[in-house]
Amino acid sequence: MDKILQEFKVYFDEENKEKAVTYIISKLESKEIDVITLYSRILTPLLNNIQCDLEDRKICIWKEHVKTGIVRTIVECAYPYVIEKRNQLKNANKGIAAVLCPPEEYHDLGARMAADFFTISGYDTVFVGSNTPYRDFYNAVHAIKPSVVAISVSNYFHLVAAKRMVEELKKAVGYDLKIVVGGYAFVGDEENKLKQVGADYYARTYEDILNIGKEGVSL
Ligand code: B12
Repeated sequence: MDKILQEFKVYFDEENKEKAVTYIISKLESKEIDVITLYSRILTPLLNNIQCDLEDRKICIWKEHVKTGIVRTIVECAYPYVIEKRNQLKNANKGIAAVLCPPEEYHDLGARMAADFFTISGYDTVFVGSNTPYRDFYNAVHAIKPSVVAISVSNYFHLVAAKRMVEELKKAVGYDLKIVVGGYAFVGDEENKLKQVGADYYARTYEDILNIGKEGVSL
């Protein structure tokens, strides 16, 4: 795994999309890595630790866009391996999971990877994506009746919008819907932020998602 991380990091830092995507797909195909390890131990830490040199500062955001573009291509190309993993693990079917970000939250790659974790865990997953408007979403929930709504928040300032979403969703829904939150905005003070937002669970990893609904698990 470390060797794959080191080799991939070279292409990622050079922003060489062709080599980065081809390299990772070849590793998935040869089964040297699986999607869960790829997302958790390679793509997530590389994105969350993006550094920008001082000389480079004016183009830092540009570089973040290019790098997230490379990762997004990899994640979309990895979908057949997500399905393969789900079929291999044979987790019990757990109903529908809707995965989204609150209004104004445009960081959606964490949500996108989490959506694949839900799929592997046995959910029929609907990836709603970034910047989800409140009302549209409540209407959709009534129509699709998910067993889980997963809200991803990256920017700390969007925790307020997430809280509103949780409150309104709980009022609007008349069945046992589980609301799970996650994302970088919770990191550091997960328990308190979970309480503030009022959701049922905080989750980060594939294993956390597998544990949703099990007795005694609320963080
Ligand atoms: C890439 C990135 C961007 C990209 C986003 C591309 C995209 N479409 O997603 C771009 C360049 C567009 C961007 C823009 C901005 N960004 Co930005 N961005 C980042 C960066 C570097 C990485 C985020 C990321 O994709 N991580 C990778 C994902 C996979 O990791 P993850 O979210 O942790 O998700 C994993 C788990 O947590 C879990 N998970 C995630 N969500 C959920 C939900 C549930 C329910 C579950 C179960 C699991 C789960 O699954 C994932 C798989 O492992 C972070 C730095 C950081 N440390 O987070 C800053 C960061 C999030 N950005 C930040 C800022 C400020 C901005 C901008 C405001 C910058 C600007 N001035 O324009 C804009 C705002 C955009 C907006 N309105 O939302 C700040 C937020 C600070 C804060 N206040 O909290 C950060 C923290 C950078 C920093 N240190 O200052 N950004």
